[in-house]
Amino acid sequence: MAGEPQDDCLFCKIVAGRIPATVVRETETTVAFRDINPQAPTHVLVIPKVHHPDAVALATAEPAILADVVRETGEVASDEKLDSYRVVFNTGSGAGQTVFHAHAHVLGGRGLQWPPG
Ligand code: IU
Repeated sequence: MAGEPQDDCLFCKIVAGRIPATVVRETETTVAFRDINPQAPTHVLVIPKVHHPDAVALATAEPAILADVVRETGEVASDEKLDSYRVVFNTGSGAGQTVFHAHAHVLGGRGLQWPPG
């Protein structure tokens, strides 16, 4: 069923505490943890606790939780004292999505190029 934990999902396992992550924030509906392969001095992932394959699926099924995720990106940026930062939802393998559980990347702490690669 939509939103239910998936046995083969790495981020569902992080939510369940079954694989380790460096958690920096947690709310009733979200978890934020440091990316294991950081692409910037600050690289934190904010994920919903519910399972949806990407941000659009989450927006469609549970829009209030997508809003929680986005709000938490701002809290991470504030905690990390970032004046400028980028929030990225890679969507689809061609755009670099490798984990099919919705997540926002929060990147900052260095200059960021535009357009992105
Ligand atoms: P992507 O947008 O699906 O490519 O992002 C997935 C990210 O999850 C990627 O940056 C990985 O480095 C990161 N990650 C992680 O932080 N911890 C994990 O256990 C796994 C992936 I698997």
